[in-house]
Amino acid sequence: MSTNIKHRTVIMLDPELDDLNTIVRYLLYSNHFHTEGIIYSSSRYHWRGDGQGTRFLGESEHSDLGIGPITCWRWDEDSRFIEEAVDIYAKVYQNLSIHAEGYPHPSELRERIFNGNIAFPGDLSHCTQGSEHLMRLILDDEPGPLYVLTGTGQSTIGRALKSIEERYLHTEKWENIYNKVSAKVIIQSFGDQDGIYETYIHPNWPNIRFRQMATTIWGYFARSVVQPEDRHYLSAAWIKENISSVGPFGEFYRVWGDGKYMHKNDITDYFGFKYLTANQLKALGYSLWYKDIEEPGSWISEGDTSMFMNLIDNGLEGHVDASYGGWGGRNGKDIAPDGVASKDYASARWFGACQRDFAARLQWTVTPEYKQANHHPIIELINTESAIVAPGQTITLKAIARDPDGHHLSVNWWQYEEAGAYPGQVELISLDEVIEKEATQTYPFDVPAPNSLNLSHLIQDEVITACTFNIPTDTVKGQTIHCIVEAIDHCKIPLTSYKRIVLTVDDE
Ligand SMILES: [Ca+2]
Ligand SMILES: [Ca+2]
Repeated sequence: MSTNIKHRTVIMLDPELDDLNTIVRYLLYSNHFHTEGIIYSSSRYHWRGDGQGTRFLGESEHSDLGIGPITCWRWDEDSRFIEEAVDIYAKVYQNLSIHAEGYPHPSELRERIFNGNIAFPGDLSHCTQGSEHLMRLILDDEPGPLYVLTGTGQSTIGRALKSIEERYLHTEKWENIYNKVSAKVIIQSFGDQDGIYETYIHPNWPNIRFRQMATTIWGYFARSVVQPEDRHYLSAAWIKENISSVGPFGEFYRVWGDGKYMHKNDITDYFGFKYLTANQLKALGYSLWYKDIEEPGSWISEGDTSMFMNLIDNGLEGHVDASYGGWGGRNGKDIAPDGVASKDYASARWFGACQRDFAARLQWTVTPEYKQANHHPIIELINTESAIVAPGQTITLKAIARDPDGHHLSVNWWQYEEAGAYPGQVELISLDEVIEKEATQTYPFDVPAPNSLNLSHLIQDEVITACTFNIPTDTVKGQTIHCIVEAIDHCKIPLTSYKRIVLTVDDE
């Protein structure tokens, strides 16, 4: 997997047990990001209080449960799960660096951990280390977007923007600053967990791009949307073999019945218990908001993971636009194999590939020899990543696929129908394996039964794979067709790499 594109990121978390799982996965992909900040922030589910015993009179999860006013909610003073995760990263950094380039030195990450606005939910009244750091990043002159990823509330972001407003609003610099900030900041958020986007950010900074990244597949309710063929990736057996038994990150990762908890006396967190029934948990005072008791060792949640998954440089280019889609889902509905269109399928369709990728990276953390672990197939496009096509035209797209470990590859070509503006299916009319790189001669491959959505073949060495698409005659100027080529290696934990080619229709 190449890491040509490294997006600048600031990631914000609260001490929910699934944020702990999210930061584990994020750190395993930290070679794909320029991580500029990892910031604790409050939400309506977690806030630390001001340390002075002030009772919070507003609403949050506690008031939903009929509790309060209280001085803090589900946030212990000594909560340091981000630092703990980075300490583990430091232990496995050498191994990770053997398997992929670009992992940041642990000290770089450590020095970028800050407390943001954590005292109360949705509280913009005070500047914090986190909000000041974010403000500096927003105002700096580094090129490109700054992705502000939040799996918690948005008060730290709101405070940073408010500080910029207070400093520049009535100055001659305001117009430039306002335009710069609006063009630079992209917020990718799981929900709006304290209402600050709605009440402050959007009204005052309407041109800042906001991408809603809430999904079900990454959360506590993943079992309700997982595809049947991926269900085992949530099971105790698979998680134990591939995740929780693999090195210090695996041990840190939260699973059902692991005996751990994030906060003392948290009545909503009973996931660490095993062999207790719902009634027994209720008798202990727990609020059972998740309906079932799952198998010990199985998946709990990684609720906020979707906020960064489209920034991973896996070839899907999901960051380009919220309509593109990728491992973090898509701002739109995808059509599942049962014919039902849903936003859930737009994220769940990738889950198997994501879990296998996670498992392979965890293997990297415990494997000091490059040859002892699996690595991603490499796909290079021979055509450009975009092309202009005309109605009725046939176009052959080509890519070189190979595997750094010498694995055989299954190469699939398909149309990501929902991501394109053309509302129909494009016929894939042939698939070739081109032995000579110069493409002087082509050898027809044993093409599976024609299927307008997917053609695939098995390749055994570095070859050109070429797929011919028949552009429908009813396409019109400006419509787009998204073509995906993916390569999956043949080994115990297969890895998938992609490239996307966007065809744009012109009328001639
Ligand atoms: Ca969270
Ligand atoms: Ca491989």
